[in-house]
Amino acid sequence: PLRPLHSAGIIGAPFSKGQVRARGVESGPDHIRAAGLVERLLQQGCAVKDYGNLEFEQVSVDEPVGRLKSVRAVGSANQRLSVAMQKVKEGGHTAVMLGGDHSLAIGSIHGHAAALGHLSVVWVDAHADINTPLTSYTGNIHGQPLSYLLHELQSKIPVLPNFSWMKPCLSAGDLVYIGLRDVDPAEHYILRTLGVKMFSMSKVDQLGVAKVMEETCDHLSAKGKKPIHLSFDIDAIDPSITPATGTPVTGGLTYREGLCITEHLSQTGLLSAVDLVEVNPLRGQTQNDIHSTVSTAVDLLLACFGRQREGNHLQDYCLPEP
Ligand code: HAR
Ligand code: MN
Ligand code: MN
Repeated sequence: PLRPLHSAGIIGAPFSKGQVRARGVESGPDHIRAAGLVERLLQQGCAVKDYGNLEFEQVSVDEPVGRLKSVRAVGSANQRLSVAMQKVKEGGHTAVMLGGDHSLAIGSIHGHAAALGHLSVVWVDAHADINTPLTSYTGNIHGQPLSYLLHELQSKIPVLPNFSWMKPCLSAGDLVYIGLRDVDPAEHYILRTLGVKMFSMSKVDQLGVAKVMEETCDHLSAKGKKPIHLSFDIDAIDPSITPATGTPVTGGLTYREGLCITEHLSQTGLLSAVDLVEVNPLRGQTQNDIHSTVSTAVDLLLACFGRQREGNHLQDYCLPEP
């Protein structure tokens, strides 16, 4: 038997304290699994190891630090996730982190970088998630993970409880955004000042998603081929398709544009980890809202592991002889 082309190592991260909009996002991993993620990956010839759901420490006293909410819980959860992520990468898998809210990218990217060194990050999101603890209006850490991760912003991040385990591990030149359409003024200032490559929805409209992917990969490979970490916030997709999420923003990526992004990244051969975050089944108004959101998340993940819309066949496929 031939060796599978892909091997997925799945971590469930049922965590929601990086946002306060609603409970529910912690059940994302179980809903995505219940939609058949593992079975469908196996069916398409991918090896799968499901590491199960992480258990997070209950932080009983977690008073706000300035405006920041649940800092200790977020710090502790991400420390665990970082360790788990390192283990998955050391096992040789392409990591899949099922969230949970987007504050989990802190531990996911940190652990990935701790295992493999320098990374490229493709951040697909309606939001830039690069507020610093001092610029955030909301105090929600899911709007901030990139400010903690970037070397260039290190001096703007105060000392925070339960964050002493982490150090920045990403350079601004190794980050590309796709899908932005709700960016705070401070975030826009940061993106412009650091010269971060970004394809807002306006750019997707102007260039088309195929050109966006070509330019994304050119930008990232210009400074040498590095493993790619895809951090996919389901709210990047238009809420008409993926309504079950905490902070939907109208005017998003189509289903087809989402698949174009994930198919393209899969074909680089460099995709090394994927976060799929902010699926919140409790935010769906109807069963159909939930189904459409979760099944889109599954389809995006299948494309990350080689599923193509033109069709696929296993390497050892043989036509039956009459
Ligand atoms: N920019 C806002 C903040 O800092 C909103 C962030 C919102 N939500 C997300 N992140 N889903 O992608 O709070
Ligand atoms: Mn996000
Ligand atoms: Mn978002």
